[in-house]
Amino acid sequence: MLRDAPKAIYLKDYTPPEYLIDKADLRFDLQEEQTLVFSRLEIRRNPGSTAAAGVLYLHGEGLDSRALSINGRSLTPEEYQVEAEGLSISSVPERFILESEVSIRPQENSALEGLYKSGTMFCTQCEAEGFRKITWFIDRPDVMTRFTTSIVADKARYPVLLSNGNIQSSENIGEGRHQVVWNDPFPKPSYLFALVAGNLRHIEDSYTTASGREILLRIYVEPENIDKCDHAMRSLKYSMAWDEQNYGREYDLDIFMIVAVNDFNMGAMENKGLNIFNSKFVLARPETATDRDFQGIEGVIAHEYFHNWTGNRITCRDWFQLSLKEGLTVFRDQEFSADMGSRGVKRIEDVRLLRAHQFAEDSGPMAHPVRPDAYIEINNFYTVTVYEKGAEVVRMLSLLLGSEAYRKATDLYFQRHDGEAVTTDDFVRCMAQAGGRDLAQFKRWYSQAGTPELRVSGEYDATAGNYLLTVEQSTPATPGQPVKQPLHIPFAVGLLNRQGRDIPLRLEGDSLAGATTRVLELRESRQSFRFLDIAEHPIPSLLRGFSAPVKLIFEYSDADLMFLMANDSDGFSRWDAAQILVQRILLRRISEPEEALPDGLVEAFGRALTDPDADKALLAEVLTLPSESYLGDQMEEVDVDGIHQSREALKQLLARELRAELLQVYYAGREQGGYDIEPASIARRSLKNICLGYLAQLQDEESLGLCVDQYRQGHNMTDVMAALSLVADSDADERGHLLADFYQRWQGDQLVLDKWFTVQALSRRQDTLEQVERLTRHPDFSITNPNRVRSLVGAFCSANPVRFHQADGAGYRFLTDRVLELDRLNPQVASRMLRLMTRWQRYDQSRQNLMRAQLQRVLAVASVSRDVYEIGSKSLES
Ligand code: 7MF
Ligand code: ZN
Repeated sequence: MLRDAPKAIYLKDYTPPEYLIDKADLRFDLQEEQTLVFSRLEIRRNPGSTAAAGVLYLHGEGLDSRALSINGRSLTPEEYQVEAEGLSISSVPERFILESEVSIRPQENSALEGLYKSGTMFCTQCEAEGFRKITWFIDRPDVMTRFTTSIVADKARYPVLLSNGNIQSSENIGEGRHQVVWNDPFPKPSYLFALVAGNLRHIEDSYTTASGREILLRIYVEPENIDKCDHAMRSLKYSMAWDEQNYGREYDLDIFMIVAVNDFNMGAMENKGLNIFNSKFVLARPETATDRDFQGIEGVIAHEYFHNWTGNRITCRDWFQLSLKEGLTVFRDQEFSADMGSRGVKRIEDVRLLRAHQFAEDSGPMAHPVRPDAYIEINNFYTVTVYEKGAEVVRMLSLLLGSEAYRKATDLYFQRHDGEAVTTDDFVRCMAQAGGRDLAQFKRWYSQAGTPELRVSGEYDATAGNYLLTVEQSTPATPGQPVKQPLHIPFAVGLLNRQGRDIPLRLEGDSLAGATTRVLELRESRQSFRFLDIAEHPIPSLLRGFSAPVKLIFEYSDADLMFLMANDSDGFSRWDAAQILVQRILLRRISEPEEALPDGLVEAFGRALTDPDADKALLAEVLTLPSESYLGDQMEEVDVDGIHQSREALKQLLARELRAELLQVYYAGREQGGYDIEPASIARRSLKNICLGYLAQLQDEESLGLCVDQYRQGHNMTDVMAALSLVADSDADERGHLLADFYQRWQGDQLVLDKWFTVQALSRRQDTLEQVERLTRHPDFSITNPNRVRSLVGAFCSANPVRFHQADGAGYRFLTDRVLELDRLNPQVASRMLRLMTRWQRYDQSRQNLMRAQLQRVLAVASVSRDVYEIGSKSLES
């Protein structure tokens, strides 16, 4: 290694802040070359600090310091010391005013952290540690401050000037400049600070809270997007109502603003009263956005809005507690989306994501607990483990407590900790107290990494008429955690009789009888449960609703799975049985490509397709085959090509066998009459397009014709993209024409153009890598726009495994080139891209060598960022 290894930060080293900042008055003078930031901070020693008094440390990075004073007296150079990541001032009083002036360059900020420019607009992103790139501050979440922000800028270029809180004044100050002052009455950590300046238009609405307060709602966008905000506004109002009804939480300021920004590292940000969004999660019209986009917007708007209570009013003590706000808020947004659309399908989507990404993370070199105990760069810990597994942990708590006690527990949490910066332990304490439960063992879910495995077996005793279910739990070792303790796991089970009906359950030694689903509580490595009064050998339905984020191992026969697929009363379990069966078939057919399908499977799919009462949304999920990367995770060693061929062949086989039924459902599902985004319409389109996908697998003229027709009808972006991606997979003559047509039509719309890049990156054609490399030189490709990078590079490397992992390693070289190029501009995005190569140990020796060589190439660069260093080195270490 050419550089000093960056140092890790440890949870065990946490100490309270030595100083607190009660009040911050900021003034931003936005100029074309630079921005001047004037700051006046009211600082006092923290009575809770145990450290020796006198030395104040302020974070600050890349600040050009112009002035620094305490209580009005300028500091002499001997009185302070500027270090790489901050400033130390020796011998400060118990309580004082610190004033400073710095100059920063938002125009040159390509990392998109701190204050930066996106197009002509100024905006900020401060979570987790971006505020220190704006001004000197104690930039940690347990320092909560009341902010006043004054913004001065040219009025013609930047007519709209926004910050957190309520507006205090707005005036012209001469020379074409104006000044707006914002005041946020709620103390908040610096990571929730926000500022926006630009030529923006807005739509406006209002919401009356349950207690009768009227809130002004505004969504700000660039002028050309003003016709794409209605769905976001509707989603916001639904979110506000949902949080009142389900958690008793009202909004607290007079105004709530959302701003859509084109250059944004992540999805969105919950800054107090001024949420800033990646425009992808705001802008939508039927012609430009797919059903998935509409649902994504609804979910992200809800997520950011919900943070106002779970994140802002109650925040995190330190960044190890990130899941305190993220896990809880994801659980809340998942439940909101379940209530807005199809609950069953939402659960399937969430579980699919968890299994595909979180299980993979949890078994790889970056495995970490929901509450990590160490990090090098906190930006690398905004992970699926912290977010999605964190949400599962809260979901398990709500299941263990039951809905009534869970509500009491969240009420207690909000009441007890409002205005505080707390820990996941504080949260669990509220759950335990209000739920009257001992959760000491449950807390291991926060500290122990790895996906637990449940080995389950059942034994039927015909003479005694009972069924014994035995469950063994174990968690594989993860980096730094060789030994694992048993967890407290809610395990929902049911038993089906031979007619496929639920058997009322009676457990030995327990008076509660009659329920058809029981939540068993596992606490030991091995436990048995005896069900009484069972008249015939039952088929167990296990882990109903995915009651815990675990891997279930039970020796079902193919016939059992088909039985559960057809009969289980739990929709999730019906889907899961189908997935397990299909996964088995796909994996078996890698080595036995001619292996016949289990008897009755094709007929079962055929019946489901033609059943007029079928739940279309669920059926679409059942017909969606497990992804290639998920299938790879189920193998000892990933067979990239074998998986691809097996999956393609099964699709084709099913398409041949079920051609008539697929065509029937396809025609029946075509758009007739008006378009809407009601759940029933989304389900119809989704099933229809799944059918088209199977038909296209036949690669015959008729089905290709259907795709081309559907593209040309162009009813809505869902149907257009479904058709275009199928044509993009093919060698059809129309392929080039349609792609060119799409480009011509949507050249001016960044978000739609992202889809054009993605559809080409995901093509299964042989020449895809070549095409992707060509597209990186396209005039519309931009390495500085995160959405564009994700739409091309991210899509190719994460969702086109057979092309990314091509045997000569060209895919790995391509990714590495992009990572090194990006790292100089935007380390956060670079590090996210590099993650896509960290699971090299799962592949054959030749691919392992190729990937490792590229990871070493990254680490050999002396100037590599902390973000990329952490990912690269951890992946090579393990
Ligand atoms: C829904 O969590 C779910 C997750 C941090 C940035 C948004 O509100 C956030 C921010 C990252 C990764 C995922 C999400 C967010 C961030 C996100 C968004 C919507 N506090 Br990084
Ligand atoms: Zn969040």
